[in-house]
Amino acid sequence: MTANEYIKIRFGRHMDQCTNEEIYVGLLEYVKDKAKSKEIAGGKKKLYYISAEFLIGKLLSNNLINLGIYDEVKAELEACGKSLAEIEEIEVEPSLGNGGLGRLAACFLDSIATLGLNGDGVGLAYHMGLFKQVFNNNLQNEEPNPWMSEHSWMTKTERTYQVDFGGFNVTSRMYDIDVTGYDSVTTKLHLFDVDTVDESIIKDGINFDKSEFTKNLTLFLYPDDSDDNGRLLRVYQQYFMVSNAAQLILDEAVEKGSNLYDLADYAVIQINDTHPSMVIPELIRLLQIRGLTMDEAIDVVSKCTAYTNHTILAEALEKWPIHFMMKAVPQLMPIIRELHNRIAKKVADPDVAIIKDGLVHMAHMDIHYGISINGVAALHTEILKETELHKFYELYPEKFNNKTNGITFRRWLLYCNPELSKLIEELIGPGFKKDATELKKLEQYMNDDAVVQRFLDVKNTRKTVLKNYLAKTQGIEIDDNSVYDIQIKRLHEYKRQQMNALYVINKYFEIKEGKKPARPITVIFGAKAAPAYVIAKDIIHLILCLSEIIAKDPEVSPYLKVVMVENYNVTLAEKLIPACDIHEQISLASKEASGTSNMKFMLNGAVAIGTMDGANVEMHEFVGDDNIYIFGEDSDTVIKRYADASYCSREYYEKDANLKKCVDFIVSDELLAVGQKENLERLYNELLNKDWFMTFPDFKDYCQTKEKAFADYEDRLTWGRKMVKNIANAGFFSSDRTIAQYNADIWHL
Ligand code: GL7
Repeated sequence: MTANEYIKIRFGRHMDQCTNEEIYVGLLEYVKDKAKSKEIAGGKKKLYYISAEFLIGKLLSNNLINLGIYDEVKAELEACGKSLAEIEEIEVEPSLGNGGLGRLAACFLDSIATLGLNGDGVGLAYHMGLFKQVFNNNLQNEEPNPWMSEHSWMTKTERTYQVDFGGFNVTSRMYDIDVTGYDSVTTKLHLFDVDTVDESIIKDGINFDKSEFTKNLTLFLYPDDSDDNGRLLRVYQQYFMVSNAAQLILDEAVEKGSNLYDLADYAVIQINDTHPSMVIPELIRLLQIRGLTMDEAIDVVSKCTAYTNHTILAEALEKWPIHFMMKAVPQLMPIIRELHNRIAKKVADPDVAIIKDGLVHMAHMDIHYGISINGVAALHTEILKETELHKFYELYPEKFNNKTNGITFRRWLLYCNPELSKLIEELIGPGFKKDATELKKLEQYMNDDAVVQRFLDVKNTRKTVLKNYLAKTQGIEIDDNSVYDIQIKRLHEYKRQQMNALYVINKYFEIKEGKKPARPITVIFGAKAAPAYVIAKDIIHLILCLSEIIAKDPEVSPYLKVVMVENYNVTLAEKLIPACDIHEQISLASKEASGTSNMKFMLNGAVAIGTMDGANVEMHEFVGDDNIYIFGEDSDTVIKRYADASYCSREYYEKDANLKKCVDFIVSDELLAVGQKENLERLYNELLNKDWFMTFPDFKDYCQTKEKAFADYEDRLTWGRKMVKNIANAGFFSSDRTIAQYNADIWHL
């Protein structure tokens, strides 16, 4: 049945007589039907990818592409005078993630289904998502981001569980979202929720009564944890997620014939960061209820779980105070104590203990009682082994492994950049869609000027698409003849958006002094700051203030424009990435575990300016010095600086007059005229007295490297060759490769 026929039956009218809303609903149901027909019966062993975040993005086009009916449906719509792009606008993007970790989980689900593996995602259905970012007076404000509606990709299931907390219990319900593989099978993302959640308790932005746990349990992802009730709520959420997951896992295993002693033949659990770590004691608890002894239960569970570490930032390695655990999940504490005691008997070193100083170290539990621990890029895994988790590495060298992150090429090439896909297909055939390494064949065209010019033409087309999109959706005007320099990622000091802002100030002064760039520069930022992360919000404030000053300055504005897009999300990324010329991957070396936007940009023919950090290191290996702009201190130097506590930002400030001038501008009259004194002064003092992520030592090299990139950009054909080299070498960063490695080394499905 065609979409048209389906809609005719559904609404009793031909497509051209339907509203866009009706067509959207019709397509949603049509796609769900098609996806259902591709569900697999399921092999014996199943992967459960448990994650607090799944940043899935809009699904209509993604599903049409993966089901192989995109062109056909688009044509049907066009024949009725309808536009798929307009219908897509009706879909609300679920904000079920915060950044790369959540988007990675979504890319992984796509690859799991595409490779035909038996694996589902398990997470929570947060009613209001993370939050919606709104700018007022050059400041970030947060609002709820509702996305569930009567007609959505979520399907209510009959599966419900009871989840007991200290002092109360709730009844959960499972909702399913189909995950369509590309020309392959359909798997599931299971999102759990409770009926008692009450959206009306949200007041004044994203505030709500944090003590009403049955009403607030699944309201938001990462609720503010600056007070005790907020922290407790996070524990409740995590336990709610894993208790549901554990009950589901055991039920499905038993349904398939498991006697529970052989659970590892039926289930493997990937613990995505430490948020789902309580699945270990919870499974042990449930197995005991179902008749296993403690010894047996621990033995069984220890064969089933694997842990992925996504960061070396200490604050992200969760440690929960025992008194929280006693209050929220008292039933788990005896088990956690037992797990702790068994390790303590074998290894006296308190650094590897599960319980230490009244805190439960979630990652330690994952490593001791799991089959695998992996980092997410080669450098990151090395740093884990050598420094952060060195003592664990000595205990269990065989458990440590690397799985360099990847991205799905369906969303990040076929869907978001159809012009580039088409050109690639014309040059090397369609094979790259299933086997990303075939992109390598593009290298044969690097010296063919006519072909290189076509890549440049595609880029120009996408730059105009972005220009029109920003004008329409955000009221922002940009010049598509300028060079687009883009930094999009969570706002965090280690990612160093503040260094990019200092560069903008530097450029502003240069232009004022008469040194005009060869071509106008558009610096684009997109980032949400965690609501309680004060300095991150100050950095947003600085960027928005700079944007305003520069736009109002007739001397500077013809040459420089600063844009901060509002509410950066997957939908915006899909427009920004194909249009980008230069992408900023400027984290302090050793701090960015991997990065994944770097891979998306590379695939879309943008050239990176970056430090030797995360997956940049591997990108550099693939493309060589001439096709990526590397600058700054390396991770060894940085790690040493931290170790000997020798860094003093003020020394750099005093020594370098240019740097001083740029930093001082943060609290200049010009900026204070459009910004808030408190915020700007706080940021200024932070940089001057701390600069924990060492922007000053890298600043000069950063500016010079950027100048070099802008100069090279003017030799268009040479630049075009850099673009082709990047695209041709992006194949390794397909999440199909990453998932195949997880399966071969850890899951064995
Ligand atoms: C992150 C890392 O910061 C990022 O470098 C990595 O690419 C991503 C996926 O592995 O995981 N860790 C983390 O806590 N978030 C990330 O994006 C939010």
